[in-house]
Amino acid sequence: MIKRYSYSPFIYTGAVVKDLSPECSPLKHFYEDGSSFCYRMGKDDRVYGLGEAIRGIDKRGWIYDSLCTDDPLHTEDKRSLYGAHNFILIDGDERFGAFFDYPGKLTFDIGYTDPDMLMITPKGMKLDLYIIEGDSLKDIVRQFRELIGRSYIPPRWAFGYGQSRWSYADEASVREVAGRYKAAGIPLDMIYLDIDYMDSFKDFTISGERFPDFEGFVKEMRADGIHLIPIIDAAVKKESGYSVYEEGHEKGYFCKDESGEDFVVGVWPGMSLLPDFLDPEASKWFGGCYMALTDIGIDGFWNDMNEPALFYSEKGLNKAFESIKAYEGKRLDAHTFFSARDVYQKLSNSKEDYDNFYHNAPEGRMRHSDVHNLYGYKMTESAYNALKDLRPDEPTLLFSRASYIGAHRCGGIWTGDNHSWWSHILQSLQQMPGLNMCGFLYSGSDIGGFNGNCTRDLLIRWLSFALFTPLMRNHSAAGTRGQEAYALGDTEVFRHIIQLRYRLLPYLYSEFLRAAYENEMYFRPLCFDYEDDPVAHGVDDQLMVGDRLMIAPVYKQNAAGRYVYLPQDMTMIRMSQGELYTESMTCGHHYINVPLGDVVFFSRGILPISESAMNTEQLDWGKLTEIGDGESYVPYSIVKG
Ligand code: MIG
Repeated sequence: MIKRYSYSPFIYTGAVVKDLSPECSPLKHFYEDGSSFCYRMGKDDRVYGLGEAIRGIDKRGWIYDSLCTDDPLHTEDKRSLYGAHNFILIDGDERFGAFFDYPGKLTFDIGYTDPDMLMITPKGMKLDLYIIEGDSLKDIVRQFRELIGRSYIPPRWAFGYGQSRWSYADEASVREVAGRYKAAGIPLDMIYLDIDYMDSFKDFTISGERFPDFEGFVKEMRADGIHLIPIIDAAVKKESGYSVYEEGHEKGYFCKDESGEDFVVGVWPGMSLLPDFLDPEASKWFGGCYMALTDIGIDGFWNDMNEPALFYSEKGLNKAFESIKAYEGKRLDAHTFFSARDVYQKLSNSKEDYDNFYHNAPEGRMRHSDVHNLYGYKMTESAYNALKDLRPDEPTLLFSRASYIGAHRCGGIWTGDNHSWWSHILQSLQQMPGLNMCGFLYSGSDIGGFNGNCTRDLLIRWLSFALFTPLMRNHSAAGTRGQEAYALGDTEVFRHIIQLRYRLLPYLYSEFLRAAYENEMYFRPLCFDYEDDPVAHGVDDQLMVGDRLMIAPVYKQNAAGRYVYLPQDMTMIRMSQGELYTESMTCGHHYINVPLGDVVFFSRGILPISESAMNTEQLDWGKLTEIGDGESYVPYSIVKG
C-alpha cells in the first residue's frame, strides 16, 4: 500500500507516474518537526536504498546529501555523487519504504548524528512524501517501481562489452581498438567516443580533421559489428556562427541570470551556456539536435556533465580575478595564503553559481538550486523523447551521469569517475542494488577504474565482477595507462572472461527483461531473497543476479580466493581457462579458491549457456546448453513474447 503526503511541492518533478490523491490521515512512521522528517530506528533496523550512494549496502551510520555533484574522487567520506535517488527502505521493527520527491538538496542522516535517529532534512518542506508498506522487501520495491514507471530497456546489443577511453581522438585510434580486439579474438560491441571527437567540444559537431568521413566510418565500424557511441555534454559552446548556440540563444532556450541574460559558464568548450531542460520547448529543441548524429547512423549516446558540472561561471571568474589582486604584494601568513590559493578552486560547482541562474519551468521561473537535482534527469528525458521519434523502430542506447528518479524510464546511468583502486570493485558492487531499487537497471561502473593507473590483476578481477553488470564498459581517463583488454599483457585470460559474459547473455538479458517488466531488481542483496536467514543480512559483498545466480567476486589484491556464504544448497560454476566446471555445494560458509583468471559464481537452478561470439549479432541466442541442477530455465523474453 502506498500513501502520498503532500506538502505543496513547488514543481512537478515527473518522478512518479501514478496519480494518488494525498492522504488526510496523520503521517505514518515519521514525525516532522517543521524542518525534518524523523524516525526512531530500532536497534537492529537496516536502511537500504539511496541509489548510487556509496558505502555499504545497508546505509545506516552515515549521512548523505542528495545533491547531484561532479566529484571525481569517490572516497568513503563523500556524501553525494552524481545522482539524487531519494528512496529508502527501512527493515527491522517496522518495514516500509519512503520516497521524498523533492528536487533540491536533501540530507539523509541515517543514524550519523544520533545512532538511533533517521532524519531527512530538505531545504524547505515543499515536497511529496510517499510511504510504502508491503509483505516483503521485494514487494515494497515492486510497489515503488510501479509508482515510478517502467525502467528503460536498451537495445539488446548494448548488453555486449564496450571499450571506452577519453582520448580515442581520431579514426586511426578507434580503428586500432577495433583491430586489436579482433586480433585477440575478444568480443566487442561498442566503442565509445569521448569529447575529443567533437569540433572544439561543440555538441552535435564532428571534427572534420580527425574524422574526415564520419558517416562512412560509422558504417565501416558497423560492418565490423561495432557501434560507435558518442558523448554529449550538457553545456553548449557560446560561439557566434555555431548553429546550436545561435538558435538556442535566439529562442531563449538557455538558463538565464537574475536580469534575464544568458548565464555564462566555463566547461570544456570554454564559455558555454546551459540548455534549459526544464523548459519543455527548449527540451524538445535540444533533443532534436541529436538528429545530426542519428542521421549518420549513430544509435547510442552517453550524456555527461549534466549535474550540471561547472568549472566556473563568467561572473565568478571575474570576481576571482578581482579578489586575487588584494593579495598581491602583501606578506601572507599561512591562512591567507590558503585562502588565496583556494580562490580559483572554489569556482567549480559553486553554490553561489547554482543560486544565480534560473529556469523557465511550466510552473514559472525557478531558481536553479531549488530544482538542481532535476537537471541531468531532464537532459536524459529530452534525448529520450527525441530519440523515440528520430529512431522509432528500435531503442537507442542512452545513459547519463547525473540523474533523479524518473530518469530510470529514459536511460541508464554509469557511476562516474571512479579510480583504479581495489576498493572500487566492491564500491561498484554495493552501488548496484540501491540503483536497482530506484529503477536504474541498465547501469555499471567504469571497469578498471577511470582515474589512476590500472594493473593487470585489478582489471582481471574487475571484469570478473562486471561481466554481470548490464552496462559492461571499460573506460579510463586521458593521461592514464591504457587498460584495454589487450594492453596489460597476455590477452587469453581477458578473452575467456569477456567470452563468459557473452555465454551468459541469454540468461543475463532475459533476467534484465524480467526485472524491467516485472518491476524487480536484477541485483539484490542476499537478504532480499532470504529474509528469514539472519546470516544473509550481514552479507555485504555478494549479490543475487536475476532469479537464480549468486555472485561473490574477489575484490582484494593478492587474494587467492575468498569466503562465500551460501544461503541454500547451490551449484558452484567455475570458469577456468575457458572451460566451465560445476560442483554441488551445501548451504553455509565456504572458502573458495579463485586463482586469478578463474571466475566463480553460484546457481540455484539450471543455467542456459550459449557459445561465445565476436559480438551480440553473431551470438546464437537460441543455441543453448544447460549447466547446473534443478529446474530448467525458461527465458523471460519468450514468455513475454
Ligand atoms: O570533466 O569527457 O565522467 O567519463 O571521460 C571530465 C571527459 C569530463 C567526465 C566523465 C568521463 C569523461 C570525461 N568527463
